[in-house]
Amino acid sequence: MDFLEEYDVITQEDLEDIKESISTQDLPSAVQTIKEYLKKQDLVELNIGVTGESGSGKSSFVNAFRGLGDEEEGSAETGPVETTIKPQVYLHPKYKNVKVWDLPGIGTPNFKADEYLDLVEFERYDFFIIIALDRFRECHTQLAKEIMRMGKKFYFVRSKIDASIDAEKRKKNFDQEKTLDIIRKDCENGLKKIGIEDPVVFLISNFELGKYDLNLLQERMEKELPQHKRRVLILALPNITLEINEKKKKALEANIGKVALLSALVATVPLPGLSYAVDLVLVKKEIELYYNAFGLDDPSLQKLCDKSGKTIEEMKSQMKSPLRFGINKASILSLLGAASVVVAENAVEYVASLIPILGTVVAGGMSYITVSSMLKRALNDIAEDARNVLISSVGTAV
Ligand SMILES: Nc1nc2c(ncn2[C@@H]2O[C@H](COP(=O)(O)OP(=O)(O)OP(=O)(O)O)[C@@H](O)[C@H]2O)c(=O)[nH]1
Ligand SMILES: [Mg+2]
Repeated sequence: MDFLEEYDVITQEDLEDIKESISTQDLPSAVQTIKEYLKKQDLVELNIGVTGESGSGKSSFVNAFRGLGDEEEGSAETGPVETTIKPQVYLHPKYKNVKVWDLPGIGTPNFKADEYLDLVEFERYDFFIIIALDRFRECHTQLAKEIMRMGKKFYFVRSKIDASIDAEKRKKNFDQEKTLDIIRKDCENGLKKIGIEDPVVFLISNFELGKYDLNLLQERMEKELPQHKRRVLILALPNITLEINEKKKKALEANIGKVALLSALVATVPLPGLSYAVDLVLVKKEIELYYNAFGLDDPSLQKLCDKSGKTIEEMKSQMKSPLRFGINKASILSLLGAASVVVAENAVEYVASLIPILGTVVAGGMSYITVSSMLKRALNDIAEDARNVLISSVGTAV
């Protein structure tokens, strides 16, 4: 897509452009646009947040990571008292567009997760390095949970291993491997408790860089950078599609009242069976319109399949609307399940107050409320299906 060529990084504004362009396209073209967008992942800016308790060695880690000594020019300030007050940004030594943020410490005794997260603008970071000072604590649980809730990832680091080893060395039966193992297990167990199946914990010393796991962490992170970038892009997608869908939904919703009113009017014509048949035709036509608007009609789906190599059945398995296998009497009536609840609750008064001329419309047909809530349900289902189809096509096709 040429609208991206001029950029070095994909910014919030670019996302807006992409959104704009997708919102005016049919589903297959939108998928194509998003695929092009995902190809630009080298341009994605990544923000790594280094977080953890005060004094755990975050700033020292950032320096070590960048290959700088603590007192070299351009290094992060470190010290025995609380040192980092505001998030500070540093460039990754190897990769442009990758930024390492040295964050203030979480003050351990009465850590207020929400205040801290606000203070450091937690949303800004694409993934995290949590640095633990000694044992696994409640504050680590809170941080890890919040990161997972945001759909982001973290690496867990236990720092100052040199100091732990020194302390243990005083014991008679000191065994370095065993000590490291105990430290590692403690952190792993903490992470398992919050549902991480295969936790990886990196033991490091910022003073002895060649020892322990610093190299492993660096290798692993570099290997996973493309995945992180991809996730940044994918994470932006549901929001993009959600907003677009909301716009489409609003436009379509505007018509529901008219259809429902028409159907209610027909219901007053005293011909047995007529109103029911007319309702079905009206509702069917309206729902077909929704399928077209969201690009889930068969020709559009076929186009999408041709591009992604999937079958229509696979596409439909991403969809949940009862109408996905055809818009017919049976599938439309299955929407009534939800509609009739609303009807039972407030139909009579509502209809009477809304359209006084019709008074007590209780002919054999469906009422205003029934039709409008059926259509609303269909519209919601279809919008949701469109989103899932889009995300799944993008996810597998690239
Ligand atoms: N023994 C040992 N000391 C370390 C290590 N990393 C950092 N330190 C020391 O621990 C103290 C705190 O280090 P910082 O890097 O300033 O810690 P921080 O997490 O950035 O601290 P705040 O910004 O105040 O939250 C300093 O005196 C460091 O020299 C390490 O791996 N081993
Ligand atoms: Mg610091």
